[in-house]
Amino acid sequence: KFFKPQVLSTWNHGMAANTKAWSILSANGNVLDAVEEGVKVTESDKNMYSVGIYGLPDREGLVTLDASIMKGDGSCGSVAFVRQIKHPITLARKVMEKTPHVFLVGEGARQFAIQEGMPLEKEILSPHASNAYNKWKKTSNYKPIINIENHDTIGMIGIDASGELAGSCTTSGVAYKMHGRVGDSPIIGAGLFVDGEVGAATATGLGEEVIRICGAFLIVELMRQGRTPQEACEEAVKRAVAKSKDLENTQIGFLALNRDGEFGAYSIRPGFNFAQHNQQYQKLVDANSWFK
Ligand code: SD4
Repeated sequence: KFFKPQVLSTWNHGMAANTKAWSILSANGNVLDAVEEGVKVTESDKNMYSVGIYGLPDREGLVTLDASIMKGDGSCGSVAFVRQIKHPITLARKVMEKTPHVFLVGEGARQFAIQEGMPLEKEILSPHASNAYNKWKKTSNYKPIINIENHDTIGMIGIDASGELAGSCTTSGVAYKMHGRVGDSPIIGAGLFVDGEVGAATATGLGEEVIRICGAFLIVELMRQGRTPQEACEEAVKRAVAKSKDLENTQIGFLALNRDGEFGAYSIRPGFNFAQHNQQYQKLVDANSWFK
C-alpha cells in the first residue's frame, strides 16, 4: 500500500498523464516538473471534454480554463477564467515562480501569459465541443450530467523517492457554466492542497460542493490528525454529502496521498476512478463510494 515514488491522477486520462509524469520521476526528476508535464498531456489532448482549450465551453460558447499547482513547502500558483492558453498549468506555475502573487484571473492572467511569451490559441471550439454546444443550445438546460459532462478534470498528486510532494489540477470546468464561473480546481485548499509534512489531496466533480467544504485542505488536515488517506477521503465525502445543496445531481471524487506514499480515494457515487503509477505497477483503479 505504500509506494515512493508514486504518481496518482483522477480519471482514466490519468493513465497517459501518469506515464509522462513517471518518466520524469523514475529518472530522478523533480516532482513539480512531473506533475506539470503530466497534466500537460491531458491539456494537449484534442478529444478532451473537460480539460484544456479543446474542452466544452460555457453558456456563451467560450472555453475558460482553471488550473493550480502546489509544492510541499507551501509554494503555489493558480489561474482562473483564462482563455486561449493551451497550458494553463504552466501559466499557474509561472504565477508561482515569477510573481509575488498566487492567483491571477481572466484578462490579467492572459496578459501575464503574453508577457511570458506564451502563445495565444485561436478561440474556436474543437469539433466535438462545437457539436455538443450546438446540441445543448437547443434546450439550454443547465443540468450537468453526472460522470459525463462533469467528468474530466485532471488532478495529479505525486511523491518522489526522497518523499517530496507536489500536485497539479487543470480543467475547463463544468460544461455550460455561467460566464465567469470558477470552480474548485484553481482554488488552493479546495481542488488541490499539498503540505510536505503531511500529504497531498486533489478533487474532481462539482466544484461548488468541493469549495463549500475546502475539500483538499480538509483531507490534508485530517491526515495531519492521524487519519489514513483513505479515511480522510471518506470523511471529506461524508462532509460534502451532509452539506450538499443538490445531492441528487452531485458527484465528487477525492484522491489523497500521504508523505509515506500511502494513498486513498473516495467519491459520492460509483463511477470515479483514478490512475496509479509506481515501481510495481501502473493501473486504473475504481474508487469506492458513499452510494453503492
Ligand atoms: C469544476 N471540479 O470546475 C471541476 C470540474 C471537474 O471533473 O472536476 N470535472 O467544478
